[in-house]
Amino acid sequence: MADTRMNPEAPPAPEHAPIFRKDYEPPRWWVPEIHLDLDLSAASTRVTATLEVTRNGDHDEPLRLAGDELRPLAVRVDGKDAAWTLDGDDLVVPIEGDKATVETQVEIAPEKNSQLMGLYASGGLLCTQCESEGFRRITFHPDRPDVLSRYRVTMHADKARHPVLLANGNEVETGDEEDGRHYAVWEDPFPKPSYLFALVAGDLAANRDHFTTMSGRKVDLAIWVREKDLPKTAHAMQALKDSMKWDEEVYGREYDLDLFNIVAVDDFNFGAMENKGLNIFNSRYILADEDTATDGDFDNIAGVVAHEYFHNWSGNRVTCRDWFQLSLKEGFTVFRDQCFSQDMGSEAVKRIEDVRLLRAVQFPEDSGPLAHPVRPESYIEIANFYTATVYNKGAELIRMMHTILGPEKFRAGSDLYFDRHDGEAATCEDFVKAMEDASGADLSQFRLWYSQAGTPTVTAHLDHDPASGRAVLRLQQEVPDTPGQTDKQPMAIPLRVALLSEQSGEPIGEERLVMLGETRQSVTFEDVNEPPLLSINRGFSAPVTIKTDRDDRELQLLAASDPDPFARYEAGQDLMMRALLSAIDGEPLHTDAAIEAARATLADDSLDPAFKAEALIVPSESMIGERLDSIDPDKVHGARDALRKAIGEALSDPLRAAQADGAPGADRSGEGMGKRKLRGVALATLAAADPAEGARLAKAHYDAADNMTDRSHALGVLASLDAPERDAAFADFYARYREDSLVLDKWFALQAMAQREAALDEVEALACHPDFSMKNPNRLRALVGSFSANQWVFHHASGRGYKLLADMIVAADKLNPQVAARMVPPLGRWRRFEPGRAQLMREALERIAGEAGLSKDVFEQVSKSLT
Ligand code: B3K
Ligand code: ZN
Repeated sequence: MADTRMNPEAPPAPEHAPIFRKDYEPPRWWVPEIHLDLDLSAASTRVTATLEVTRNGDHDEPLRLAGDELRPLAVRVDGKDAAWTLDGDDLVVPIEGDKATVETQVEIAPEKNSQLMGLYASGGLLCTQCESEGFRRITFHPDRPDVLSRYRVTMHADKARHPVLLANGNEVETGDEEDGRHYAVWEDPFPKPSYLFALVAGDLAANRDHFTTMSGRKVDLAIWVREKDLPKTAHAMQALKDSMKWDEEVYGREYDLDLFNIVAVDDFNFGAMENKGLNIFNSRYILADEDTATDGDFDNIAGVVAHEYFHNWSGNRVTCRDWFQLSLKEGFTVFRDQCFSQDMGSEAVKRIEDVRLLRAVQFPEDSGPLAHPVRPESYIEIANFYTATVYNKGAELIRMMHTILGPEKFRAGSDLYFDRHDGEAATCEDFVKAMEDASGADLSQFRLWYSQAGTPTVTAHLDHDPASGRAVLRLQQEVPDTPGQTDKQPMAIPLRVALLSEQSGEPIGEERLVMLGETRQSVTFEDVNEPPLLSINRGFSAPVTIKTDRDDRELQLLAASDPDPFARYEAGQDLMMRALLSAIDGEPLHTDAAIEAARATLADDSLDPAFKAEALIVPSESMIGERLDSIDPDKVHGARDALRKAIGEALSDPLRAAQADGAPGADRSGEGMGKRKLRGVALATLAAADPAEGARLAKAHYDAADNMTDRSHALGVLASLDAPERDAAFADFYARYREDSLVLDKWFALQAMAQREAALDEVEALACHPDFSMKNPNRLRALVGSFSANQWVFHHASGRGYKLLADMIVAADKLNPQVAARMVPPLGRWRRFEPGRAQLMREALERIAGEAGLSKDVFEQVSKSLT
């Protein structure tokens, strides 16, 4: 039973009231200078904040400082006790003149901070996380991104327990104090918003290196970890240096401080945080060696290190005016890190991986109850808007501008943007305007991408008239309704299009950039004197769903010969998807075209092994589900299994050859990593065809592995097989890695992703395993995040999966609302499932909604999922 808070007629409780973008107003008070003095200990930390405040404009409003679970011990204005009041969580301080020195004192308990926002304890460390609104859990402050201050930070701590004291900027003073304590003073010369504040106190060792910038300045680099983890920091350090160089070469951006620190912590709500000069990372995005990290982990580390480093310009030097503008820094920075990884490795494979992620996570978001524009109009809890839409679709928007303008004009636009807004808090509009001003392009219609949610569908049909040598491409676009948005305007959709010869696969004429701006539009191609194949949305030039009437033969030709690697991959995926959808619809499974395309790909020596691996991966069950109006998870699973089996049987010889062709773990070249990826996919496909033989092969693959990539591929295959080899390998893995929490996360995740009848029982048992903990976000995600993404198992017809997830959300919400709220979306997809499951999913959501004392994070996700 939902309680009354879920009644849309009832006014929301004040803490659940939405905040609207249209209500933005500039701050009433500026805070140009801050001095923080922190007497640190895990049990109790006293924070004294001295804020220089100045009145902004002509008004007589008091100073209003945000707090969260804070109680003021003292409040002084210009040295005198102030007549302060509390309004909810806000501290309200009357001030007579136009400027004042305001001092507040509070006491906080880092070790009790299970939300991991503000100042908290992780292992023996004390560290901070302030984005978006964590600073107000440390001290009273306006805590909004358009208030920029210069910080001076004094930390006092026990010297034995916390020998290393770090904050933003540069260390300016250190010394010893009484009772075995010591102190350090740090100053950051760059004014910054409070969300970029950071400090760390702990017993840490550093991997030190340096980088010489393009103007010849030496920057000291340090990655701080526990001493025993130092050997695992080399890859992250190399990625940092590569990123610094790349940003100079590609964007002309030089690092600005003399010091760049990174600290790895085990308990962290997300990947990492770009605090000025002191990035704090989830240890899973720093620590790696061949024995404990997969090739995918290595790539993710480089990508996240680059992402956080790039924020120094796109986020820190130019920050966001308000949180509705989040994609200004996140979309742009994701685009930057994607391009960095494309340049460092295989451009085509990276693009395929990024599009797969977009389709797996962002497309469902865009078609569900939590759909929102890249620049949202309102939120209840901003932490819920760190989404694939803001990040990954946001990156696609920047990429589209790059495609429309071309690289030179785009670079001119980014230069103008950085010059114009350096040191400011800017908006998405400022970015687009800079692109327009520098290029002369008109992006007025393009701006709709920021305000209209939903994934557009483009229907394309090609007519060829051999007599006139003319081909006409007819395009039609549709932008679906999303919550709160109907009757949308047509978008500006950049489509890279080419026509290819059916005979040779060679392009007929040049590739064209078609700007689809109308609901219906035709494009004519001249001099088409042979039957053409349509290659459209090449490189995935727009984040849309393309529908074409190309037949199997045409797709097979494209899959074998399209010179654009993404389009080539896409044609193969389309073939598989088409076979799967018709089988789910009750037709016999037609596998021939998909198999022949896969065979041709495997045999093509010009393709790199990583591309072959991608091309062989059958669309995931959730991606298939996205294409259905009413998902029956058993049917989806059955069809996908049957296709994998058919491919495995038909291509057993080349797959065996690929599976046997390994590369030593030490070979981290593109070729070496590609071979490991391909042999993993080959193993999985062979096992689908013959489970008993697959178990034998996988166990041998596991036993012979000298690296985590091979080991985890083998374990991932064994996880879904009912064979004695399975238990033996999982027991071995556990015994070997039980002390390494990042690797143990894999042990949990691989079992939670298993596809077999008993998987649900196992997930329930793992939730009671002594190594399972809800307090560590990585462990929680490893089990619950992986499980709820395992469509067939999670959506068990009994509803047991939903019950388990709902129990986990309710329990996690009491500890860590942000992490709990991120677990809600799989239940929110209820409308897409067959009626029996839909009903059970809804009931699970209603049960959560009925819980007393729900956080606003979970409240927002659940209430939106129900309406
Ligand atoms: N900016 C941080 C994300 C903070 C999330 C706060 N809920 C990491 C990043 O995107 O780089
Ligand atoms: Zn970011």
